[in-house]
Amino acid sequence: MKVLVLGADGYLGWPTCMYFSARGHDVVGVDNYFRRLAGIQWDCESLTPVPNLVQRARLWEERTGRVIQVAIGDITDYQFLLPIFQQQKPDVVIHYAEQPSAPYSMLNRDTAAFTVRNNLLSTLNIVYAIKEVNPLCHIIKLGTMGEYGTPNIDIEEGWLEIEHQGRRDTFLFPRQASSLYHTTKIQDTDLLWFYVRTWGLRVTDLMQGPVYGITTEESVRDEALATIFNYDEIFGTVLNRFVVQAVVGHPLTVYGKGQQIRGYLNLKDTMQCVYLSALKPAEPGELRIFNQVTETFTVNDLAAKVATVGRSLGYPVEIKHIPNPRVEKEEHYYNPRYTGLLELGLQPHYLTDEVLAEMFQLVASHRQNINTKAIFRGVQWK
Ligand code: USQ
Repeated sequence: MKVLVLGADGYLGWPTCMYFSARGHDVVGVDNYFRRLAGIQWDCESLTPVPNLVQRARLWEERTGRVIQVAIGDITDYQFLLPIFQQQKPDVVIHYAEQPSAPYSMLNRDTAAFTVRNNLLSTLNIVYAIKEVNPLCHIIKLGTMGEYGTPNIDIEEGWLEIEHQGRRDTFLFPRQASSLYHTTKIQDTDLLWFYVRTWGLRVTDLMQGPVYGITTEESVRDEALATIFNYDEIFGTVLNRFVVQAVVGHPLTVYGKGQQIRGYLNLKDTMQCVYLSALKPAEPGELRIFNQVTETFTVNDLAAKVATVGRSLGYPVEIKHIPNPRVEKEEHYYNPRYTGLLELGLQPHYLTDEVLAEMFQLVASHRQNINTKAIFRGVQWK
């Protein structure tokens, strides 16, 4: 396959480039360095040292003999994006090129406007480029479980059949997000669904939960190929944050009651899910939706697991409940269905003590890079 990875420098993007390249596919990675630059601007850079995308591609070629092509630029600029489609003629586009942080989207008006503009225009431009160059190209878009919110009914995989006054129809599952970032993900699902119906595009929307982990098969023995790893309040996801907090002796920052439940998955499983989706694409005119999680936990569960493993390794881990800076339900029903990707062949890596111990070890090896000021700033939703 000719694979275009948009957002190729990010937490998921770079491991995805390597994963497809290692399996013999032609990869082109595109990124505008938003994440790196925001890390500098907000003083919350990666724990792991990360060469830039061009240097990473060079390292990958030296190690494996495989080429990952790179283009640096902003895909909200159609004049930048269209020639890439025309020259590369991808079979599949993996769209990670969105502003991915809920707290970033809630910082101020400018970051809110950036999130809306970036996330919607990037998606729109991809749709137009595909229509112009190859309408059969498969779009794999990273959605998020947060689009559904925390409804008091079971969460289906994308769709819900509704009976109303004796008649039946199937609709996108109701969505009600709890951050502006998550709301833009609802909006771009809607954009894609419109163009699937109107132009017959083929789209897979992966409703992913918070991801944790550092290594994938391709980087496990080679630190220079490691992905960006954020542990700060803006870009770090909760479990990654807790491990760093435990290593540096910061109390684990459990927001509010800590009974918030989410579906989580290992970074290694994101690779599998995206790959399996690419191998078996959606049909033309289909918006296929998978819930991309492997197990569910409360925040308290995660804190307890990190504390147990951390203490067994000699870290005196403390758990602290702090007033929740977000507006979200702290006690709620949560029962998502997630069988579609398992049926495609996903072999989950569950959150075991061994997985956590390996994360501790890697984080500890970069301990000198931990910026404790970035751990908690208290970005308020209200
Ligand atoms: N939380 C804490 N303490 C912390 C950080 C987070 O208690 O120090 C809580 C949050 O309040 C939330 C849960 O942990 O209830 C998950 O928070 P998160 O920061 O790990 O995840 P979130 O902001 O929802 O966003 C992340 C990714 C985003 C992705 C989303 C999937 O940044 O790109 O879309 O996970 S989901 O959460 O399913 O929507």
